[in-house]
Amino acid sequence: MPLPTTISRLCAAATLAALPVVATPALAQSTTNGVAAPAQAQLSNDPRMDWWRDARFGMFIHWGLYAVPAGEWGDGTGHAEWIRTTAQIPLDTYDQFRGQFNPVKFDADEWAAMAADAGMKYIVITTKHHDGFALYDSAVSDFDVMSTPFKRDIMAELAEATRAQGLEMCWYHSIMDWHHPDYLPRRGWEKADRPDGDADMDRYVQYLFNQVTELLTNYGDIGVMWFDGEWEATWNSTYGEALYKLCRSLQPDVIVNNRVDKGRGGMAGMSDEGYFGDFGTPEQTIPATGIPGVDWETCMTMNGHWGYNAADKDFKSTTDLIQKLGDIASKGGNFLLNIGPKADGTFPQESIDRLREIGDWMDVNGEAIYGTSASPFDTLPWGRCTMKHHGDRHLDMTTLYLHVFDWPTSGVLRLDGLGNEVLSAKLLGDADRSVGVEQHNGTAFLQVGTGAPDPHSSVIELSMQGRPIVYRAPSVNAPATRLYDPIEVSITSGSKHLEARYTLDGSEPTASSTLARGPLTISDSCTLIAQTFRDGKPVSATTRVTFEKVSPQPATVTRGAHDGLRCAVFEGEWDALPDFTGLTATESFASDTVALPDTYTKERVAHRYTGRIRIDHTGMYAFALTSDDGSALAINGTTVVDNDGLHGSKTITGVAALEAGWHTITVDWFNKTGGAELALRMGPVGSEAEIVDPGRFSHE
Ligand code: H79
Repeated sequence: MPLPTTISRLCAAATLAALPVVATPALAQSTTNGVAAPAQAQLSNDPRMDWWRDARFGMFIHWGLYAVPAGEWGDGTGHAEWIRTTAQIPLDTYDQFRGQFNPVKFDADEWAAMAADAGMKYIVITTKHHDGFALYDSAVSDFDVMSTPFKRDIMAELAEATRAQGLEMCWYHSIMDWHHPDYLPRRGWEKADRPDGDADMDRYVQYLFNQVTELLTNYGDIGVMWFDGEWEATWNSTYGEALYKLCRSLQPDVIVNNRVDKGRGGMAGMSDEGYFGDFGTPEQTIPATGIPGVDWETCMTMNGHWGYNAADKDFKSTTDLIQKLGDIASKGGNFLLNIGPKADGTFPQESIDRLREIGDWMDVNGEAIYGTSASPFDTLPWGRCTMKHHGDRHLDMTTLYLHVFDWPTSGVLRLDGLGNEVLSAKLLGDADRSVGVEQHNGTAFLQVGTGAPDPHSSVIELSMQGRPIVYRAPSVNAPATRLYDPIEVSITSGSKHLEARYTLDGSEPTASSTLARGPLTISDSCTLIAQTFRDGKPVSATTRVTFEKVSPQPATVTRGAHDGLRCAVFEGEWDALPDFTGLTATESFASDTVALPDTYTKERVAHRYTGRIRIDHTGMYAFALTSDDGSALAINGTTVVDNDGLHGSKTITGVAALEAGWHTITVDWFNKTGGAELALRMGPVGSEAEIVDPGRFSHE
């Protein structure tokens, strides 16, 4: 793992099914088979969440002493809000940034206006980040803004300005604290300077609670308490529950994120059942599908850093940000987009420009974002969909907003699988441009004209009676799409009670195509096309999967003279697998298999395992490689699994067709810092992959 951590995460799955291919995602809300059915799981009925669910879009602000060095320390320019730890700055050196923190250009009204003009409905700002520095006047700490030349309570000013714009003020507050003497653990590198002494975590938690009490007492109504840094082993669920309850007792309506407790599953951000926290917090990532019944918010940087980094000019484009907002809303989530202000109190110009352009788009298209719920469709080839259902005793209507990212060159946009009659269609922002509609067998053809009206994302509004009726394409489940021996494939109708029909010759399914019933066997290259039928008519989009029959790689080597693999060890600090050619190994030994001892703690290290692997029967094999940090597997010199990069425990599976006999194998692995893990599993495609038996390896 890239960052120091005391969490040890064991590989969760003992065995892994080999590379399932599911061609249609299985999650969508309000999806029915022609009869309106309730969504599988409903969001809670808690009115406390209403404003937040309607808002969909907020501003994150990371600001603190770290804006002073602006990401630069010594030769490094890649630091940001983690600089105290990533540059290993001693505490008293870091404290000196206080003397330079004087953001004379800070204007709370300007910040709040930029958020409001961008269409954001709330602002979450770092009241204290991991460095422990408070941006407000804290009576329980001297390490706060009142100890800087600026001496103004930034949070008080921003809270007032934010509310004046009609936005909700929300606080980020770090649980992890690298400054408070009672917080444990110390960073590994600072132990000599800052021994644990009589540090007492309970006393730190009291301090944390005191600061949270200040923040929820002295600044009016707070929308969200956004905690972070909960992953350290010193934080536990008992503290988490108490902190959640403290927030709600001080402000019953406050919303608290899931990082208050220990339930978060890594950067994907969702919590397991039974943990405190009102919403999930995917970080720098957007879930592949919505999750019915779950509130969540993706937080993301505009460039590659949260705190201000003067060297980082790699900003996401406005188009990308607007499409991400549409993507997130189409999955029922919120988008919390980050700004890292400079030490003088202004926003980076690149951020200002993007906020303004997003605001222009929101002026026209905001109704396709605010108050919407997740798309009833699985995926749409040209963009995303959000919806509003207006239902009461007098009125039962649905509005679909089609966010078109890829405008059709033909001028006709195709929407497959819609069962409702479209009553009206129009383009947001251009009432004069008419949109004609033709519907045929579950497909709506929308005459939208040529030339995208909006360069980022154009929105078409469709209205219809009742809840949306969506005919989903069948899902195809196959162990792999490359085969040697015949494989079994199953096709499941997209909607209960409706039939799926398919072809294998590349033609479009018709009412006389084969009905999908039970698994079918694929033994040669082909393209499978499946579609959902109702009353003899195709009503859904098609699902297409191409299968390729491959010839196995010949076994060109023989058994090596020695058992096991040769493992060469290299030392160095890498963010990805190094180029091993030209590196000198510090040691080398015979290893039974591809694995690390349970007690392995070495950091800044890489391993290269080389040798041969025995295959007993010619066929297609799946290889699952689990590692923390990155790894890769090559067989006969060809990459089969690429699991590279800085990450926690992660498994990636690849397949290879191999002849019986001996093949060359290379497994590369590295660990920068933190947890270390490596395991290789294999099995014939379609069966369980298991830890590779040491007897299968040899080397020269
Ligand atoms: O404030 C910003 C970052 O400074 C902070 N969160 C955002 C909003 C942040 N701190 N650390 N990280 C982000 C990345 C940390 C990742 C990990 Fe983990 C912590 C890897 C291992 C421990 C996440 C939590 C994955 C497993 C547990």
